[in-house]
Amino acid sequence: MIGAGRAKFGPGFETTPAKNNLLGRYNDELWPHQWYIHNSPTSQLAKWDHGITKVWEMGFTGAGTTVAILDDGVEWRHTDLMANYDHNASFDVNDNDFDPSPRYDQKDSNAHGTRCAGEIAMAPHNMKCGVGVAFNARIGGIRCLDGDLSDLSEARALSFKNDYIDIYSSSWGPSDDGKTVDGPKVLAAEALERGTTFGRRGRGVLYVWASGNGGSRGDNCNCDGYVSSIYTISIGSVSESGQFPWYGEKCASTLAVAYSSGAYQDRKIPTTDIHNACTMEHSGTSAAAPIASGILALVLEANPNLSWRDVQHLIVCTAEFGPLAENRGWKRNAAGFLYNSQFGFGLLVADAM
Ligand SMILES: [Ca+2]
Ligand SMILES: [Ca+2]
Ligand SMILES: [Ca+2]
Repeated sequence: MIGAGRAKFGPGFETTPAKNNLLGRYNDELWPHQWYIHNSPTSQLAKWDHGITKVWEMGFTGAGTTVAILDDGVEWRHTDLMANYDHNASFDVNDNDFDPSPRYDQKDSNAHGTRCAGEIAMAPHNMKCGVGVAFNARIGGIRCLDGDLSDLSEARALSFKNDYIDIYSSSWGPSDDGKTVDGPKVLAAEALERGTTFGRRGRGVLYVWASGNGGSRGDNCNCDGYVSSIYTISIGSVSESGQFPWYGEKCASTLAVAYSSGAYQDRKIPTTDIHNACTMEHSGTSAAAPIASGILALVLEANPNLSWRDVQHLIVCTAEFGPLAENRGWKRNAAGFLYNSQFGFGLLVADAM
């Protein structure tokens, strides 16, 4: 089996609500805990968030953009996802049908995709779970991780409806064991190239990829051919306190980071969970990449003509060094941009993009 054993990314701690005047905006139970959206300007712990509320205030909420979650399924009947779920952006590669609902086993181990989907597309102000980063985007599920992946099935997932889906969000890859060097094979590599070349009516689809959680095992995302592909937007994570997390992997291809779990008191990411539940426990780079996908849905609503290359340039030009400045390893490249193999060019800032 070529490409077998693709692993979902995902480790994880405790939470306390932030305090500021945005908290009264929505009645969703997890909204007060969505610190990465409303940390600034009054929270004591962190002065930064992703600038998402500023973009909402500009009138962009992801409308007209379509994001697909490539994962272990999406519980689209979840009452915080159903309104934004798009049957036409969904497929089940594992069972070869059009219903990407997760398989419910005794361990409930297939909650990963539903958690990623919620970060982007939770409905606002419905007293259920939280508020998605791009809460008017359409969300699809491409179920492909429940079972061994072949090169063919990866290619089918990555090339599914390249003219309909704008953003493909992937929080998985080769095993994060510090020993595996692996990446897309012939068909998946071609799917990535074709998607960026011909998809989105020639502007190129966006393949957002989590950089991986193998840091504590010595894993390096340079050895992950999905993350290091020029066709993917590789996203790492930074903790609430602005630190490189214990699970983070360094590599040259990391373009930017989004907030996710860290250590000790650092909070994790609230989102939808299977069985129509909510969770505050989504974590790792698995939770960072969907935040990036949601932010990019806002960006594409603001300017649908951006090519996949434009988007990479925009990230480089707008990512923020400031909240990560206390970390070592920053260097200035020949073009004058600060970069760091832990954080790429910095923290994604939606309003600047
Ligand atoms: Ca199915
Ligand atoms: Ca909600
Ligand atoms: Ca890895």
